[in-house]
Amino acid sequence: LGHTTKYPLITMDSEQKQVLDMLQRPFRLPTQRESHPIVFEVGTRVGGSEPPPQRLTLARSIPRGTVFSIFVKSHRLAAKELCDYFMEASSVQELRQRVEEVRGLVNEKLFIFALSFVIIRKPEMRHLRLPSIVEIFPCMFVPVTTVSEMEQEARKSTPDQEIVVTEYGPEFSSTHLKPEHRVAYWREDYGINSHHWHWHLVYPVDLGVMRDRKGELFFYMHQQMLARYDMDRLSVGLNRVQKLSNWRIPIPDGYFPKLTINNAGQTWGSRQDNSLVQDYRREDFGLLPFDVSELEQWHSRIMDAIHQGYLVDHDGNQTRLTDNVKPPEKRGIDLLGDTVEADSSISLNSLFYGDLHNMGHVVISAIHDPDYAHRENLGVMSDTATAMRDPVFYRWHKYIDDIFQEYKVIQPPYTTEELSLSSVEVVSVAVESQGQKNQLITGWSTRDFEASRGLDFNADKPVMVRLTHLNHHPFVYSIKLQAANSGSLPKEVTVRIFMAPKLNERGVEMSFMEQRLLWAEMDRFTHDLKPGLNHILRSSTSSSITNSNEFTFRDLEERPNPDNPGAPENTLFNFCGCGWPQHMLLPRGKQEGMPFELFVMVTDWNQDKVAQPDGACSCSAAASFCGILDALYPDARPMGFPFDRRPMPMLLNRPVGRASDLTRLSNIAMQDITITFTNAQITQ
Ligand code: CUO
Repeated sequence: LGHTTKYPLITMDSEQKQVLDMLQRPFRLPTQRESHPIVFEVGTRVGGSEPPPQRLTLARSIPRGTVFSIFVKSHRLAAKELCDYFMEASSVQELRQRVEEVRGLVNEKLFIFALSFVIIRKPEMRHLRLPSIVEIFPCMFVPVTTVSEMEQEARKSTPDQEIVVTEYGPEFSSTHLKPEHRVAYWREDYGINSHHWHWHLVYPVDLGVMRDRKGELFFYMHQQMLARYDMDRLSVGLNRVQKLSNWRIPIPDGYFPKLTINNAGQTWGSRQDNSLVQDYRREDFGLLPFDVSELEQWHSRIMDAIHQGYLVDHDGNQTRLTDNVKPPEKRGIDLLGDTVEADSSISLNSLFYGDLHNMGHVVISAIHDPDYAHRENLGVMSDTATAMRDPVFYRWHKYIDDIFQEYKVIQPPYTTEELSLSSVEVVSVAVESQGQKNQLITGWSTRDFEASRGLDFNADKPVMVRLTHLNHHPFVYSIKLQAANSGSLPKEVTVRIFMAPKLNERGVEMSFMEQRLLWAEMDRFTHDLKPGLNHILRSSTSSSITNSNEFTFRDLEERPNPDNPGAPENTLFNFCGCGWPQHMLLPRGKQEGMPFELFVMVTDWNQDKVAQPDGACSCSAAASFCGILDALYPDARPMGFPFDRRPMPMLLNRPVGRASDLTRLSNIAMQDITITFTNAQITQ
């Protein structure tokens, strides 16, 4: 949103490249040459009495080859220790030395998390892009059978073969016997899992990073993922997700991830169908014994706060919960997001409101072995790169979202004044793709990743994995605005585009309130308004929620820099690496065509804009879901506006008003579109 700065071209120097290279093959143990001499050199310079690795007691307490979970407090503190150690390096050379000395000594996932954290934030490194997490940890994205297939293919390969390619998908990890399998393509998509990993990396908890409206974005980004999941569930004939609200009855859907945690073939814990959540009694994560009833207690305290209208801080002071505030006072949703997410320094009172969201992840991921009697690893719900593969993730997050919605529906409804912009009329809205109007097409595509960058196949050639994923033909929004010729015209407007299914599970058009949580943001951008007719053409590939692409190691090494042929081009900030995958911008739709509605709203940018601090960067890619590095969230309206609250009843044709009732306001228009799933290959 807003204006995007063009970044200077900065090439990677050899020290920087060596740091990036250390993201490769995290399971490999360092050679003698790589580790020892540097330890003492750096230790002396830092000024501590011990060599640095001895300082890293928390970071070294997590064994290699085991689960590292940022949902666990002790692991977050370990991550903080290691991130601080890397951040304190005074030059890229010193960073490289520190990274080299630590590599092989600490847990692999922790190491990659901390190194990625530092590459994003260290001034000397932050212009570099991160390679895809799929290439760093292929075993978190493809099952162990595919990994062994890759090993066999690599062994069988002939000397003249240049690369080895193994395919994964489109069958994914279960069978059609289970209805939930119909959306396995969505849950196991490499892009959404990679986005989720990246999002928690850029909005970390307890790592000393203060991000503007973090709690609110925790609510909004996860709510939007649920809306999108539900759109795809409706596409394949499943009902919308049911929240996991009753802990005392078994969870019907099991999950068997078939992924490995390390290169020794150890698997993640799995969950049988109809498992019951149990009190947590494991000792392997430094957590105290923990009862399910504590989750219930925290939930009830948070609900009390919402209904009473205030949270109580550590000193017993009341902090009012309302979204009608002026910055710097925090919105209620922001305070609630921070309080619900985790036991952290930014929770208003973690002793009282607890660690609800994070401990839910932990308790669910320990459901199969809550006391560690079987020495089984935690399940995939414990890791941000894998949690979205499990159907229970959505049930859990629906429960969390329900808390936020409880708060949102008691906020004052939006008034006509807040919603309208009478000097602008949205005359028409359409999408165009492949010469067709308002007809969008989805299908399958594949994407190759170099698995041998992450795992060692003992091969002298690249070993690739070819992943199947949903995709669509790109499209263009064509929006016509009529602006008044009068003097009160805004100079610039914000265009907000949402999409939702038109019909519910029963094939019936939805009321405003039923459809409210299904509206998925598609794009949000600014437009310089001129008097009279404005015709906006906006490509789907420019969406403010998406990230242009996952970068592979090879992309980073081979893309030429025009100013310096032969050098890798790295002109964008890593923050732009966070974002919803472009190939998942559209829901699947149905083979016979599925009706969706587009909702376009235009607001005055002068009221929406946020004064950014001097020198703030404005990489606008995926800003809707990921914010902007070192800058304020670029939209003053509450996230999800205008669907985060109800509109004034008089704006809807009661008793069951629809979103289309809002089109009586000139600055809002809707358009029916159809999404057809072709089950064919889409090549771009
Ligand atoms: Cu992203 Cu629960 O917050 O996974």
